[in-house]
Amino acid sequence: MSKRALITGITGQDGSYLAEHLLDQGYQVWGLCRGQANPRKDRIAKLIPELSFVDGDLMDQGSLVSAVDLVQPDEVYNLGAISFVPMSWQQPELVTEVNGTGVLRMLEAVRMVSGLTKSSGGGPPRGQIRFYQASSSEMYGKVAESPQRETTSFHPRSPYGVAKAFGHYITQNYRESYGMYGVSGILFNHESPRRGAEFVTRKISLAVSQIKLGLMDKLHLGNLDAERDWGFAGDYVRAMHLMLQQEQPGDYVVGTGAMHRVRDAARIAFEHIGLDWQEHVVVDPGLVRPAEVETLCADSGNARRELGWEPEVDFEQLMRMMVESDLRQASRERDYRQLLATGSW
Ligand code: NAP
Ligand code: G4F
Repeated sequence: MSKRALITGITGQDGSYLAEHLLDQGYQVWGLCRGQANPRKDRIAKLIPELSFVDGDLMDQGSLVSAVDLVQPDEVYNLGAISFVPMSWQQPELVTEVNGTGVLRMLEAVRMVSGLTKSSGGGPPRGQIRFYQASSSEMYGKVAESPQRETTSFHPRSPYGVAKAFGHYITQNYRESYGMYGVSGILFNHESPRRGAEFVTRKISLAVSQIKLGLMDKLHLGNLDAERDWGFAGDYVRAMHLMLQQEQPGDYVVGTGAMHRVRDAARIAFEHIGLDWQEHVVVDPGLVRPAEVETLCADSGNARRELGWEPEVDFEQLMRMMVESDLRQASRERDYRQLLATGSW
């Protein structure tokens, strides 16, 4: 019989790639969706027609118990979160509720439906449901060492990072307290043409496509010197799945090991359309964060050795892929507008 997976955050970037990957592996996949008439649900339902949906919200314990009970999943992937870091200074309590306490609620739902009570200690993992938590390199914050690995201590620099650290530790605690098969993937930044427009790589690729078509001229960015280890989301969802297929549960760092600055992302994207980024990028101090994570770089040695995971797309390929995708979309929209304006169907 095929395995069943429940994904929270199904309408997000990673949810869509993970769902496609699991469907390819022969899974039945349910996405947890919140809200009344969520427009992002319609979009993902069109993109992946094989998906099933179940209602639920990480703010609502009862809805999560009902969802897990209804789906009876073999694997739960908890990807749901408010994932834009600056939002966590604007609404710290909400972000803590969703990204921190929301993890606890999801773990409780899994524990209750699995009938798990306290662990007698040691032994193989118990319960039928395996749980994946979307932890983040943002937990490393002001980094204690470079590159960062599973044993590097956390020093989060945003309410987002603090909430993610809670989610990380509570997942570890349910593993130790109840013997649950619960793991966290400490994923470094990963991007794609499906990335939200608020994140810097997509902000750049969207702007570049608009500039190419003469629809805008200047792109406003914040800290150009921030360094990130950027990879392709399609590669990273393979690591999530692999983590739940191991005999023993464990946490893994996932990243490429290559670091680039924000200014490199801009340079590559503008070069791809034959323009000089310095003529179009404007630094806006208002976009600089109250406490910045200056540098992040992954040591994914454990994931490579133990999971057999390797990324396939490098940073240059990633930026070019995103620019190409946004250019295609922007050109289609421009052509459509021209057709409407001229009436020449
Ligand atoms: P994303 O595109 O922003 O998607 C976030 C998802 O969370 C959306 O589907 C959103 O659903 C859902 N969500 C928000 N609030 C919710 C709530 N109260 N209850 C249930 N679902 C809720 O994020 P992503 O890039 O796919 O990232 C997936 C996960 O990995 C997140 O937990 C993120 O923090 C973490 N992460 C991401 C990266 C990265 O570089 N992408 C790196 C490390 C960790 P709606 O449509 O209803 O808003
Ligand atoms: O693209 P970003 O907004 O991603 P950030 O803050 O690193 O967070 C992403 O990765 C985390 C993993 O490390 C995830 F947990 C999180 O959910 C999210 O997916 O910003 C990247 C860097 C930052 O240093 C920021 O200050 O780019 C810098 N930056 C410079 N100008 C900008 C801008 N970021 C944004 N969003 N917009 C700018 O104009």
